[in-house]
Amino acid sequence: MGTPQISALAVQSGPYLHHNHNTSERMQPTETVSSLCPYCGVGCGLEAVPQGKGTYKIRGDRQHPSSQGMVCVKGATILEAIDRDRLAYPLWRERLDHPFTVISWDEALTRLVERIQWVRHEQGADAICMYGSGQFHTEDYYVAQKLMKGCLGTNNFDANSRLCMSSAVSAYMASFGADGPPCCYDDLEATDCAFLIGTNTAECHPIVFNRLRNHHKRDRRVKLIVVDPRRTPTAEVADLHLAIRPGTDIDLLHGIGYLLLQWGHIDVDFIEKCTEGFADYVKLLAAYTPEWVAQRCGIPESDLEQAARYWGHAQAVLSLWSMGINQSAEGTAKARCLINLHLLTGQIGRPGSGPFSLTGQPNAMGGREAGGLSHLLPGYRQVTNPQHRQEVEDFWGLPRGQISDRPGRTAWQIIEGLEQGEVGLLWIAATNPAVSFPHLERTKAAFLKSPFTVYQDAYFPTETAAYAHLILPAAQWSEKTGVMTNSERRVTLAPAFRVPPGLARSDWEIFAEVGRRLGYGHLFSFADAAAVYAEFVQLTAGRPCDQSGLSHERLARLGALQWPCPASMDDEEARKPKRLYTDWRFHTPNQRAYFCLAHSQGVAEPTDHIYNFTLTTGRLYGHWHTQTRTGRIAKIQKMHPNPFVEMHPEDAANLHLQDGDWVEVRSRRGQVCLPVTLTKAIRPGTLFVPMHWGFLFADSGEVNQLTHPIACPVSKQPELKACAVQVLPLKLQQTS
Ligand SMILES: Nc1nc2c(c(=O)[nH]1)N[C@H]1C(S)=C(S)[C@@H](COP(=O)(O)OP(=O)(O)OC[C@H]3O[C@@H](n4cnc5c(=O)[nH]c(N)nc54)[C@H](O)[C@@H]3O)O[C@H]1N2
Ligand SMILES: Nc1nc2c(c(=O)[nH]1)N[C@H]1C(S)=C(S)[C@@H](COP(=O)(O)OP(=O)(O)OC[C@H]3O[C@@H](n4cnc5c(=O)[nH]c(N)nc54)[C@H](O)[C@@H]3O)O[C@H]1N2
Ligand code: SF4
Ligand SMILES: [Mo]
Repeated sequence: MGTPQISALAVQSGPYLHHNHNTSERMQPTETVSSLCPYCGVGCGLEAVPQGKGTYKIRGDRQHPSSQGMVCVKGATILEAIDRDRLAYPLWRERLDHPFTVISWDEALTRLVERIQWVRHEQGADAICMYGSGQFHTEDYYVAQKLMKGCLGTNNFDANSRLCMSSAVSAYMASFGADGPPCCYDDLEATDCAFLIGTNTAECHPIVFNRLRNHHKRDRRVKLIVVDPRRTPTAEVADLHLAIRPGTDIDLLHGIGYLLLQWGHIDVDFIEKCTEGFADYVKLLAAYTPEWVAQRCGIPESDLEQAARYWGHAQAVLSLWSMGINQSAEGTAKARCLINLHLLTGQIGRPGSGPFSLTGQPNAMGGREAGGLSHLLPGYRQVTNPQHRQEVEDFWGLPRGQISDRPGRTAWQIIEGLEQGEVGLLWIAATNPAVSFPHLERTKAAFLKSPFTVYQDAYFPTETAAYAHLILPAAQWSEKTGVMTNSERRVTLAPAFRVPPGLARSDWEIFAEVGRRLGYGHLFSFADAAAVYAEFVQLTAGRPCDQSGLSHERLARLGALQWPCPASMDDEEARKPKRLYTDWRFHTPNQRAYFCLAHSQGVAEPTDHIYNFTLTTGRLYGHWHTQTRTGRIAKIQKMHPNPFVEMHPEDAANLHLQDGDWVEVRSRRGQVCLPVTLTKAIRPGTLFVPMHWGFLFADSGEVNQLTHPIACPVSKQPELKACAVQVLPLKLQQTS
């Protein structure tokens, strides 16, 4: 089949879109609406202030404990993108090279339900896959789990959190016996040593960074260490920047552990009473001498020692991490080796201390709580645990054995399933994998093989729409009601205050309607989103993520609240900041936390004499992922107009390149053409390309043409942070 491409989609002014958003006559609140920002996992409180005629001004919500009135450029401009190029009607086409036609919801759902029944009958339920998103509300996630894992009996629900937080999830589970970041944002102002590893907090979690930065400025005794191969805006303000070679984090962490142990900066009492595996950890550390580690990581030995000294002398060490750790073929081990240092020094469960993963998306946390990965069930349960399955089956009123005991397909296993003809129906919602998946050539080829792809998004076109047969219009932030949990486990209610365009519907409503049409009416008779949440929280009672004391009503009344919040908790207690493990009892069978005994493996695709650069990828301050929103905001477009590749001037000199020259960057899987940006802020031998440009926003900037899908064996999270590439100057090629 010919490339479906965008020809079928280019009809921007076609009848698929809703241009003149007819702001609601039905819904025009005259009072300020409290909500939260639907971009990153900081989860800032936003207020929408009515300006008349259904328009609003957005400002930070001073009452919101997480953000205290602050917002970054993305939150501040959110409304500018919300009405542009909105998908308003269900669309259908028989084949990918056909144009779409607008159809009714009834026809769309009939086609979808018939297909589900047919695939179930012909190939079995495990041939149905859903790929969702940390941009769902918790209600969307929950209803999707009930539909897929409960009614259909397949665990093939995975989400883009697989590319994002799954290493953190598996690290917490392995080290502490349960998922859940133990810290809260008040720790940002209570720490005297912040250790930021693999996180460009200044650009990606700006308000967390503001809070930390202000604390750091106010009190010069507070130390800030940043570990990143690039001197990012985060690293700029650090007391110590360790520009390690990509993929050498475990060496560094063990190197710090070695020195802490040697200098006696350890908490013997905590280790004895609360941990498991210390003796073996000590044996393992013996190999990580400062000299060897400094050489491996490509940093001065004195810097390694300084990091260990800051850590060892601090009263309270808070470490923050995100994708430089998680997106790695040893992501779980990386995160666990960071946790090791907290166990070694007893830096957990006290103000200002602890290992704190910063969640990427606004509701990646809620997704974990609702069981939104292919090995999980609601309430931090696991599909492989017979008791967990039974509890959920009983709660849903389904027969015992209905939930499958096999983990479902992970994100990349869906691609493999398509390649092998084992997937008969792929349902993608609130994510744009035709840009964000690794190894795009293989990803797109697999999508082309999909016999039936449903795509549920708010905008049109997006790159993934090019691979869809059936497109369903989704209501998004401000048009639907639901909750999201941020990195500090704080749940905020985001109410609907505008009408969705055209016929767009909330994701959970679409899932529930499909459930009803499949014959499970009694399981999907929710009156509204509040009813969905009220049902979900019951499944968290007595679990580590207990939020049975939360409801839409209580969140509207008290504002955003953290879990754990059991049903018995009174208002005063519910409002207090919360940390986990303050009693130093963990969720493992013996209540101890486990040291991780992994040696470092390094990156999955090391450089060689042909592919002699390590390419890393990531984010810019203004843009959000695949630009479906921020690419439509003039101010942000101006900040970051085009994709580029960052290179150190030494490397550029060797290749006779100057700033702005075009190069072809090639990996074993593909190539992209980009202009070079010269900067001393990157290590020689390392390149950086931002992830934000898919084929709709640039002709040749798709960095995931280059990346590979090799993943952490535990978390199955692909190593999007490192692959081997070569650089070919285009000027020279043309003249030769
Ligand atoms: N502006 C903006 N903010 C966002 C997002 C966005 O799209 N735009 N997306 C949100 C989401 S979903 C996420 S997941 C987060 C991501 O937030 P971050 O993880 O902070 O962002 P990234 O740029 O992906 O990667 C962070 C850093 O990892 C470094 N790095 C690369 N390889 C290594 C390594 O081997 N070791 C170490 N220590 N560091 C390494 C990179 O140089 C980069 O600076 O941001 C969230 N916030
Ligand atoms: N090379 C490289 N690749 C990466 C990464 C990297 O660092 N490097 N990071 C990875 C990570 S951490 C992440 S999180 C992913 C992000 O990658 P994606 O999830 O693909 O990126 P988004 O652009 O956020 O896509 C979200 C989609 O949901 C739509 N949407 C918004 N709200 C709603 C809603 O309420 N309902 C529905 N149905 N749709 C909605 C938006 O219009 C948009 O199309 O990228 C991953 N890919
Ligand atoms: S820091 Fe994150 S949550 Fe806060 S305004 Fe910016 S994008 Fe939104
Ligand atoms: Mo993410």
